[in-house]
Amino acid sequence: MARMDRIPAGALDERGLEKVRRRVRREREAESNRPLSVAIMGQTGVGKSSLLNALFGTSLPVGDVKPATCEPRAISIPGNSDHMLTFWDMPGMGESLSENAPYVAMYLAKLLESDVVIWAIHADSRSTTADARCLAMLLAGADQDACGRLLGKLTFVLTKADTLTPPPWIFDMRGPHGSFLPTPALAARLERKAAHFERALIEPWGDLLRTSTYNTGEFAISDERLSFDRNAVRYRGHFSEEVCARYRAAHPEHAAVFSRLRDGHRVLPCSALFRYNLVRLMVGVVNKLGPAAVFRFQRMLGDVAELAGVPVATMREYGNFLVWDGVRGVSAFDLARFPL
Ligand SMILES: Nc1nc2c(ncn2[C@@H]2O[C@H](COP(=O)(O)OP(=O)(O)OP(=O)(O)O)[C@@H](O)[C@H]2O)c(=O)[nH]1
Ligand SMILES: [Mg+2]
Repeated sequence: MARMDRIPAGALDERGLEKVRRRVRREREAESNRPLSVAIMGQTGVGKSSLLNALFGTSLPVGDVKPATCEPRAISIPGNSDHMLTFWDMPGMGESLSENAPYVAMYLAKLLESDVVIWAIHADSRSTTADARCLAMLLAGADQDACGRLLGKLTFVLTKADTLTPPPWIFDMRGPHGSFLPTPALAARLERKAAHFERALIEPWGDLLRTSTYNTGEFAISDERLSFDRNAVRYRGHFSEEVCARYRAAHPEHAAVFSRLRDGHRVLPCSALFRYNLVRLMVGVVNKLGPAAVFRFQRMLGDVAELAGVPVATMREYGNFLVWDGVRGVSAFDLARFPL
């Protein structure tokens, strides 16, 4: 924003005004061309690097046994014109985070400078204390405003959703590619898991929370928690499933806006291996980056959408069901031999 307060009163003749206008234009341009950055944080081994590799076809090191990311690594993705979006793969948080001051400082610096932070949690975990403690430690010392701003950057994901079985996943085959979908029972379990982490990690921040989305122009409802302008719709507080349902029932014509506001506080299950919900994750991140980013990174969203399918041959590697007849020493049933 232009610092009008620095201009002495009475000094705004036509030349002065033109100078101010130029400065405002320059500052707006600089703001709209500012490179944006997204960091991915979470406990070690939850699959942060794998998620970025699945999204962007990169080869960030992945560790089967021990931590693989030892320092922040950047992947820069070009937008529609000269705009760049940088994803920062962070080393995993471990026990060391609570003891190691430089490590905490590194996380804090990245949280401050990033526009969005994907906070990754292993889907097959039920413990919330380590993540809640890390979060509280990073936000400690921030005043209420700063705390709200930093919380607004966070997008929570449950990684490795494919590890939750049975029941098995469905493969929705469309020619040589297809996508993995949870069975209804599994989808319900994933939802319960997501709600558990939302209650533990998001809900406790209460009125410090904010969620916002772009306004396509038609939204014009305000109340004590909801506000809007030409560009954005904002909600103060926790936009929970119940709150969302209430607004949707009262204003069904704005269901899409409420659904986007809800996405800001939703914990999203995904899987790098099954490429599950990757497009939804990226749409959520881009929405969180603000209205300008939605235009700037259309192409990137298209690229990610193209990567969303899993080749049938790969699906068969992940999902083969082999029954070995141990008495006769032969395979009794081998799904891989079934023609599709
Ligand atoms: N089943 C399954 N395994 C995964 C998935 N994503 C990652 N993994 C495995 O989880 C292990 C850890 O993955 P990384 O991507 O290195 O995890 P990280 O969070 O980056 O780990 P640090 O760099 O130590 O913080 C590797 O063995 C991966 O193959 C997934 O979606 N499903
Ligand atoms: Mg890593």
